[in-house]
Amino acid sequence: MADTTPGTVYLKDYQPSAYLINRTELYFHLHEDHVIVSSRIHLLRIGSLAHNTSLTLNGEEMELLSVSVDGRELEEHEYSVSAESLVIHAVPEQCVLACKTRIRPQENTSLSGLYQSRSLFCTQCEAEGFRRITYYIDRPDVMSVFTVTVEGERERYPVLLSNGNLIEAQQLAGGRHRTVWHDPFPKPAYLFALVAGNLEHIEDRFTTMNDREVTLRIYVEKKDIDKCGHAMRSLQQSMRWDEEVYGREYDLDIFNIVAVDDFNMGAMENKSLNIFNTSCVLCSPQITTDLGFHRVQSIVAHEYFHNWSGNRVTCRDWFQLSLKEGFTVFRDSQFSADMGSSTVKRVEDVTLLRAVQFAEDAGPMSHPVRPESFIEINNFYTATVYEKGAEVVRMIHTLLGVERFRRGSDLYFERHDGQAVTCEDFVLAMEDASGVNLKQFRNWYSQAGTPQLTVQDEYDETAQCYTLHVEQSCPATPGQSEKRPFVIPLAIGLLGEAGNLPLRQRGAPTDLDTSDNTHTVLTVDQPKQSFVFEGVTERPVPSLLRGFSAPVRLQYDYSSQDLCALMRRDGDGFVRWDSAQTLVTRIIFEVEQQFLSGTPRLLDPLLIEACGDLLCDDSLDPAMVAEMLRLPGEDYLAEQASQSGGANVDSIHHARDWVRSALGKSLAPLFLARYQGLESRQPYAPEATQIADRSLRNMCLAYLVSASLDNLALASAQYREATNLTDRQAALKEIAFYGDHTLRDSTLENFHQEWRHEALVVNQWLQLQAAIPDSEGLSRVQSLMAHADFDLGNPNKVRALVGGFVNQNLINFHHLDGSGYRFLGDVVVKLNRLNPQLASRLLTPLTKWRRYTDRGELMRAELERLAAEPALSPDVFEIVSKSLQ
Ligand code: B3K
Ligand code: ZN
Repeated sequence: MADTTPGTVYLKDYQPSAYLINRTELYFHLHEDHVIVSSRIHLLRIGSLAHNTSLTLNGEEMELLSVSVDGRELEEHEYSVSAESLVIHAVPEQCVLACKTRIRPQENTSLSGLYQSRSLFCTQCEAEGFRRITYYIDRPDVMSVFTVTVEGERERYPVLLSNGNLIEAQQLAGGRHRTVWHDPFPKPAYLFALVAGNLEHIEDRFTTMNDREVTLRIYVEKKDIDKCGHAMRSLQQSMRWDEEVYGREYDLDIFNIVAVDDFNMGAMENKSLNIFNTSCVLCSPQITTDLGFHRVQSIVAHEYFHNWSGNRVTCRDWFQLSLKEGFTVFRDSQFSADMGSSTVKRVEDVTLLRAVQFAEDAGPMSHPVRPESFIEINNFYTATVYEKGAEVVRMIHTLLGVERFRRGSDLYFERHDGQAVTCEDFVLAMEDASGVNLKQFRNWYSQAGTPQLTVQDEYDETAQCYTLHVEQSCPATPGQSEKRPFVIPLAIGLLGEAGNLPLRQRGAPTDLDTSDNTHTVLTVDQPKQSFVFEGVTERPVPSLLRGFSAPVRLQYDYSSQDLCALMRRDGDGFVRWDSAQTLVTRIIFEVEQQFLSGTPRLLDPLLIEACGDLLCDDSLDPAMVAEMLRLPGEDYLAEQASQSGGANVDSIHHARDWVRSALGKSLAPLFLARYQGLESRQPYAPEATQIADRSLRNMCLAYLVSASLDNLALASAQYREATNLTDRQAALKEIAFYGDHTLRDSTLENFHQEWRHEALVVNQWLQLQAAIPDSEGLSRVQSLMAHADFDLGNPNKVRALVGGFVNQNLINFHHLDGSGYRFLGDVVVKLNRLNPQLASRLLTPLTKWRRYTDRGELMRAELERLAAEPALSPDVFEIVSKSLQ
């Protein structure tokens, strides 16, 4: 274990800061092997809160050169410095504290604070990185107006950026220059940013709804300057959308985005100076897949939306992280839905939620959307805080309806502009503006775990009465054995022979205005409840949890025929997709049982028929058909299996493969016809119709290859002729997974030769190989770790290769000899020192050890080995120790 066990921080211990910082002035002298930071912070004590006159400033990994108060340099006995803080023993009520520190960004491999990415200086301060730049009260409720001077060598760092407006630029002696930036909006230190380097930019404009002109710039390395157009258009679309849908206008004259290669996450919403991972900005048909184009659009939007939900109104403390993240994910998913197909977007979001968040909530790291404690806050940028947090906001939106929700968000922004607030403040604004009581709804913020809805029904033919009996429950999670009932909006319809039936719910007010009387939202807020519908002329199939109206597991005993009926005819696109998923999941598990018991495997003809119909129906959106044909991932299947016993990685893998191949064989002529019919001669564009066609076509290719290896010829031809990465990569995947050695190796080599100059494409090449499920899986990854194009210091590469292996190559990662676990353990030990945030994220698959009855012990043993490592970072320590509890 760590030499000193890291401590836990509790929400219940929150105390406001005894000091405010009205103004912050920073001066950065950039040098080749260090940076000198001079700060002047204007402090004001809040009398009623101060117990004494001492002041503690956060600060890590820096050398204090001098400290003064109101111009008088302090003597050594007047302060004390530790590895984490600077304590000034007596500070006047109001004063200017000046510090001079030396930091070494060149040696900062954790990518938190000020660091170097290639030849660039850049920052990442959320959550607690600013304290690695200078001594400060580094907490989100201390908000200050920043003026920042950046000074460096002109040749090496022609571009010097920080937040806000450029107020001065000056040439200096000795080949140096400096810029001065002023941000008029008070902000917490986590939104501070600085960039210095040799960058080019593209520029465009945006005219706001009140006719203010905003200059938009995207800064990248010169070689990438032709790959910024899509991000720029996405930014403009986001700015317009936020005005139209939320009435939010941009508030400064300039908005900058900078792309950097080495970055721990996707992007960061620093005020007016967003810093992005190159993988989330750069786009071109040759280096970006259709999925990548979408990802860039949604991340650009997400970071832009933070300007209001996050920056203008920020979090009081880090326990409130979902206040900005859940809300902003909800906003960006609404935006993406509006920009493309809303059903496809919903399917993608739910797939992620079920595979990642449900698993998190069922494991040792399960925590509420508003956690109550943490050891390392960076471990709480989770699917629960982000994705489940977004679902919680979505449910408020459903319960209030579009107009009242908008009144609520207007009130929230107006009431709290310039403040650091809590999730409670958000809910209160929603209640105050709408008059809807959300008292019980708040359980979603405080209780962890995925609720389960169990639905049974009854049909009384004589009375033409149909009843749904609904029960809710929620499993125990760490520290919470008993749960109070949630408020669950349950959107439903009833499917009859000729389509959805009109609904007349007993006791519910009849709403004359509703245009669609076949759809309603039931409010489930008790442990057991019944809902009665009258005038139901035939026994219906219930269409439940339409649009995935709540983040719950649904249990209803559908027959396979019911599922097929919903798949074909329900009025809700999400339910059509979900019914296909449920059916195919059930069939994969049946095949798995046949496989384990040695009985002959049979594919349910119902599935063949339903999929055949999907392929033949030209009136359907090809993107939806592709989604409905997509088999659930192995990780999701393992999660499902663990809910009812335990998961067996190998038999799940084989059953899933067998189903795909059997389906491919049964419907080969249809897959081929669709594959051929969807070929396009148009020049590539990342627009909806083309994307939909490509996704179905590539889905057909995958089924064709799994039906017969002869179809690899189609893949090879597609690989050669592809005009874009989407088609090229889809073909490469089939060849890499199923081709013989010669074909696979030569094609992978050819791809590398052609694209080796594009780091982002090389990463995709690494990721694809990491997932090859053959017997050489691990040794391939180990040799790639020694490849010249791999670099343990670059998170994108680590995520592609190591993350690709542990998350997407389940049969190799879970090899019964334990080699996959040992491999991950070794990488985590190395990264624990270099980049603890990245190390702890990679560990996620090991935390699921309880899922696997047959090899859980091996996984646990690897966690034990890690626990015994000396000097574990708080990041890794927290995940390892909580997983073992
Ligand atoms: N707010 C940042 C995430 C920061 C993560 C720090 N470990 C990006 C985002 O969610 O927009
Ligand atoms: Zn965010």
